[in-house]
Amino acid sequence: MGFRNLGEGKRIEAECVVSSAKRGRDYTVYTLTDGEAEMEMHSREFYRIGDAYSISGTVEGGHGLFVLKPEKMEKKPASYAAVLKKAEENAQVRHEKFLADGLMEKLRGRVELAARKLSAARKLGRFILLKFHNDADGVAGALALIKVLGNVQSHQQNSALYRVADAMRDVNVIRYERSPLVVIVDCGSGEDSREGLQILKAGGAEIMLIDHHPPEKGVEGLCSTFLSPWAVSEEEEASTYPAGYLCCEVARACGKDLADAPLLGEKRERGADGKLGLEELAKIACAGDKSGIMPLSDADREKALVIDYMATYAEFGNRLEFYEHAMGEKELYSSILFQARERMERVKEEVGKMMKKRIEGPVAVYTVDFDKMSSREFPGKGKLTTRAFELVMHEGPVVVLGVWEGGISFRLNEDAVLRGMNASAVIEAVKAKMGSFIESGGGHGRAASLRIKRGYTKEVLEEVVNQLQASQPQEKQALQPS
Ligand SMILES: [Mn+2]
Repeated sequence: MGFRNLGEGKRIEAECVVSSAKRGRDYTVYTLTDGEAEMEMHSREFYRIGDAYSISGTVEGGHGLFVLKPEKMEKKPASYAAVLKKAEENAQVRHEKFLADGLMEKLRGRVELAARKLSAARKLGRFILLKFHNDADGVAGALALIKVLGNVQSHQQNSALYRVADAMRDVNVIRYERSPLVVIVDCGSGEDSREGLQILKAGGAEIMLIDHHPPEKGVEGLCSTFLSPWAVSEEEEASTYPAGYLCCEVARACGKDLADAPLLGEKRERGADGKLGLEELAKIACAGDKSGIMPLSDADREKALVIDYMATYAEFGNRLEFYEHAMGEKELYSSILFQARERMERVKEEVGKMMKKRIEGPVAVYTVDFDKMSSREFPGKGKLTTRAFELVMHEGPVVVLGVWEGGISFRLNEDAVLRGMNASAVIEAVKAKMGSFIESGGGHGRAASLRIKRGYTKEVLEEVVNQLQASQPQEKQALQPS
């Protein structure tokens, strides 16, 4: 006998969760949910949001405004999971045509599962920690999700990996929370993340991963929701569905409209062309990650550049409000855009001058030493490597290695992969040979990166170049008719 079909004087017995509390003049207005429906209760007692109770009482009031008059209310933590499960099953999901096609239909079940879980979490006032990658894709995704979730605790993650150190910090954040849900956007599934996720899970978190980085083996099994294009495709195209875009589809499945404004700071003048709606956020995510799954305008690319710039300089602890604020302040926005553009121009020029051809061919290999460049922070190393790659990507089969003290970033064009070159294979070979110099490394055939122990970058780079030399195609074989 739950909270459905109420009527004056009706007896109620239910297992429920206190999902919100509002202080009235001399009592508190509580909202209770049994996973199917909600009901109000006025009380002078203190009940904690998120606690589960076994409750009995009678319904008071009329004209559709029913209030529960409790007679017995007993704490019953064991009921929480059942109420949550019911709320997830009963959550409404909207069936929308996806903004992008391709493999998206295959992901629909996962998009809807994420939507159900987030809607139910919101309804139950569940504790959520939202982690997002420090770039336009990650920020756009988080901004899309808070339209559904409201003001949850959010942390920027300044790495694409989810390290053990991150897990330690997060476990500390969630340790007193009931049934905490950790949502990780645009990071955390790649190589060398599993150990961290394992600790996070052992620390009591339910994990929802929304990411498009090639996942490390075993990561999916640690998550209750694994929304990754790699779950339904083995092809490199999986990477072209940015996490921020996936979040926008989740928000739409939760019932948010394309043009819905963010929950934060509604009464503000916005920059460029108005509000950051879901479609706009999806495009910012695509522009930031250079994905071609949606048509993009110059304005989309500008916004992505501004967010990328801000996210590079944002310290850990900076929250989402910061981005929303800057995007809405015309002067701040154009000033950041100006700076970011100027920096990109300078970087392009510098990168061109610094590129060195290490191997002539058949697959040409270039290196760029970022430590010799004037800009150190923005753009980040991965994006710098992409810049360098763009300068030579049309010149036949090429590999570009961005190098700095402590890391190497790989970019290969399709021609290079067709000739048998493969970034993650090279990384595996290097790990096998000099594993003690490597902190972490992985990715996929065309884009990958290595983190190297301080002081060993030179040695590791030499080994990478040797491996690339050894995997050069044999011209003669290539010429033989098949
Ligand atoms: Mn991304």
